[in-house]
Amino acid sequence: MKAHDGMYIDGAWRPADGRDTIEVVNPADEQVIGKVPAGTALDVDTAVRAARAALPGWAATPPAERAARLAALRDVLVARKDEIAETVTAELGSPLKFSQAVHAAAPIAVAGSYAELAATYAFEERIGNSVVHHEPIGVVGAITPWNYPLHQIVAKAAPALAAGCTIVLKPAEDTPLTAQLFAEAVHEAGVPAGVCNLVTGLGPVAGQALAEHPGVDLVSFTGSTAVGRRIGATAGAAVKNVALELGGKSANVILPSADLAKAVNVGVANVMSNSGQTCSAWTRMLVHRDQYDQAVELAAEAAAKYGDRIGPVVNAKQQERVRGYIEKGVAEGARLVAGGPEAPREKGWFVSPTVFADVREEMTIAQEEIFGPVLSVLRYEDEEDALRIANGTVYGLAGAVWAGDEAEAAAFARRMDTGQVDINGGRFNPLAPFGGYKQSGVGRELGPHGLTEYLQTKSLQF
Ligand code: TXE
Repeated sequence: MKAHDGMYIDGAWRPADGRDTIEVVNPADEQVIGKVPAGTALDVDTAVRAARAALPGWAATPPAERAARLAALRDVLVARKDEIAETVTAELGSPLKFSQAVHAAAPIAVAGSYAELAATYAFEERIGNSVVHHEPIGVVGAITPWNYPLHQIVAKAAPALAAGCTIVLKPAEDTPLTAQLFAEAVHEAGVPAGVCNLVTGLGPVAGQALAEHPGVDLVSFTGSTAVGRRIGATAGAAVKNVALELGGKSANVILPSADLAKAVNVGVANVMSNSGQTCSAWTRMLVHRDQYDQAVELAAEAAAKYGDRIGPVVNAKQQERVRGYIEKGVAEGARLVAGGPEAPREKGWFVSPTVFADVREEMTIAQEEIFGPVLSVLRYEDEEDALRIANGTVYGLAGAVWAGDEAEAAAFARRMDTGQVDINGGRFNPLAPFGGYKQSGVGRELGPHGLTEYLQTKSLQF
């Protein structure tokens, strides 16, 4: 695959500071498909300086012009959507159809939504005798994961650009080629030099240098809770803004009045898609005890049907981690009804779609984020019990509720300690805020709420 051997800084591909590189590997066949430079603290510093220098000009650019650049960016992403899908498939391993339908399509929708928001958002408002200005927060350091490589980038870069911020992006080491493609798209869209910069590299080196850089005003991070906690502590010590989108252990609550077969089938599909590597995945299915056995049977059938349709997980470490959790589930007494820890193929980092029954809420597989195609089915006694179990983890990112009518499901959802709940299946809305309660994070992404993360307010009293 095509790979740049430099960093995209100040509107051009420039030689990296060091000679170290990162190999990019296709997780489906373990073939090396390219290499990118491993950025140093000096690369990060060069990029942050470029972003700082570009900030006054971009912040002063009228929102309509910023909107025009975002619309152009969306158009480039549309024109290159096949290439995007192929690149994500090559470095993440997801089936091409899924890459087209989700990995390429979702960021296009998000870029489009921010083109519109930049043009329509009230960057100035009157409150009594005051005029409140919503100004760009400054230089953004964006650190993104590999699970939805382009979506995670666009969910930060698009609102940052709409707000008038400049940005330095440090993408995940597993999926840097998609990030390079994004930098090309930014360039093609005519975004001015220095407004959006890319430094590829390792988390503890380039990522950490970016998070600690005094020239960065906001660190926006998506990834593991462990790294998020460190970034939050660093930002706190420097009294710097921070947005954290971390892990999840979301509940899929099936109330007795729901269409059980539909709720189970959609629930299994939700967990297995992207090989379970979705922070909002409904990894705990909660079923009333009277419907439990039937639900387990349906879930096992649905998972078995998934068989060959899912891709691998991202790398060998992730495969080991997921298999470790499956073994732990068995050891703690949960009952395997589909899949298991054995690797289904010799080559590639595949994990079988796995379903556990008889999962108790205190078990590790019901508490910790696995980030693989593993579903736990738990039994509840009544609605209060379901709510207690649903809210009984350290996370609170997403969830689902199914009931005979939407009002019943929504009433239950209102009592859940979580940032986003799908009612009877739900539908992706690029304008709806997304983010976590509890240890799932700080701040919101997407739509107008996502935009406010990149703004600070100034009030003038008259
Ligand atoms: O995440 P990391 P990993 C969860 C999921 C997964 C686990 C580990 O449970 O199994 O995390 O995945 C950068 N300073 N999620 O190891 O390490 C890193 O380079 C600054 C949930 O891939 O958190 C990458 O760009 N940056 C999740 C990004 O952080 C650092 C998505 C994420 O990597 C850094 C991914 C450091 N010290 C994993 N160390 C979600 N919320 O969607 C690493 N990075």
